[in-house]
Amino acid sequence: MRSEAYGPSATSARLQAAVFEAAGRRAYDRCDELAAITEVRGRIQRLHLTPQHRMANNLVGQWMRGAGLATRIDAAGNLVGRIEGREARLPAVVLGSHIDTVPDAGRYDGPLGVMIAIETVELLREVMPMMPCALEVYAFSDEEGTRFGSALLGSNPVAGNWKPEWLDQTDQRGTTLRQAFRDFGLDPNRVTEAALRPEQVVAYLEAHIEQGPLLEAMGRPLGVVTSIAGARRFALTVTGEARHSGGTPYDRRKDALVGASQAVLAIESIAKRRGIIATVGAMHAYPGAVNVVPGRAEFSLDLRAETDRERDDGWAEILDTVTSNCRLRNLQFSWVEEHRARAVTCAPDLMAAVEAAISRVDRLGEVPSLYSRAGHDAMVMADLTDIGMLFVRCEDGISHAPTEAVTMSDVRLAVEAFTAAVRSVLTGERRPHA
Ligand code: HGY
Ligand code: MN
Ligand code: MN
Repeated sequence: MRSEAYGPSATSARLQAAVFEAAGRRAYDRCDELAAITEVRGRIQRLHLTPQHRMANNLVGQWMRGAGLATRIDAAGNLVGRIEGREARLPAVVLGSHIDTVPDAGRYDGPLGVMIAIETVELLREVMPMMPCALEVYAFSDEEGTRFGSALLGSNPVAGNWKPEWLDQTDQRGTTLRQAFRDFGLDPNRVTEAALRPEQVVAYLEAHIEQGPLLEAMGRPLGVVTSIAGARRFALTVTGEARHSGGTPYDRRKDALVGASQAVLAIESIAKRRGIIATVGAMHAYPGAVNVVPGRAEFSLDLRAETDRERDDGWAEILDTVTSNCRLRNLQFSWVEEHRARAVTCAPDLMAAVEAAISRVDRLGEVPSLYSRAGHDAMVMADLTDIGMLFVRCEDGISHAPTEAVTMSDVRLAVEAFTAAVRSVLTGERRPHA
């Protein structure tokens, strides 16, 4: 039913709509099926190089093969599907997103982009049996950085970014990334073999939920991404002195948790004033007993902005303010940067391809364009090739939470638009960076 359904000689718009309806439904339902693979019953949690990661690779690998993709696991643990063009070993248009999650995640952040990419390949291979280049789909293994701290451990090696010191990071159980590779059956000393060369890649395109409320506020199902915010992540520590909670007068306290709490409020007010985005997602007080003045407080900072300059200037002010506030309380402030990804812009021709596709598909007039406040694998793939992204509306802008939701009709539109965008890149003038 698929073969004559899509393309210039479409027999009827109705038949074409049915094809996209079926593809959208399948992408949507597969996100549910994948959500069942989790390491915590009743919540969604799939982390890098775990048994759940392997199970997810197996399931998504089946779906990729069903779409005609030849699959492999690369040296970084990513699941990769490839379909050749009209001759072997041509450069590829690379599609994808990630299948790892944050703790207690939603089911669409990452997986939806992988499922849409698989549907796109299935649709295009039917109508373009002699494609001018290859198509690859990556199900990246670690975009979130939940297990080891630094993020993008799947796409960074593919883009040629690998730091051997990352192997020394440990998870909450004290397992190093080095050991986790071995447990997964991969050689930690060969991760760099996952790298693609620029001449192997025509472009990278990713579909992803917006993870914010802007498309919903505009009443639009789809949008084109202009750039991706640069992010830095820190582990912050305020150190004071643990003392008896009853016998210690206030003027003799060095209360680390009060100092850290003051820091959290200062971070928020600086970020709001500067129009940047700062979040303290986790905080722990030590020793953590009800009757002990905390001697140490450790907390995280996720800092991002549309440009690296705005982000870094914001960090400079936060550092200065928190350091001086701590000094006034006889507290020490220290910090470690755990992750950094630069702000990247999408390529104009890829934005144009996504925009034209959306315009044709949703017929709602001027296509919304927005910068991504969330990070994506595309931000490191930008070190390798040009990138383009398509955003899908998500309910109330919720993400990184189990209530993350999209509508089937938006997913159907996203499949049709993403397929049209990829097709125009495939048949366009674009060639790999030499
Ligand atoms: O943190 C982010 O923005 C992405 O979801 N990992
Ligand atoms: Mn995420
Ligand atoms: Mn994501």
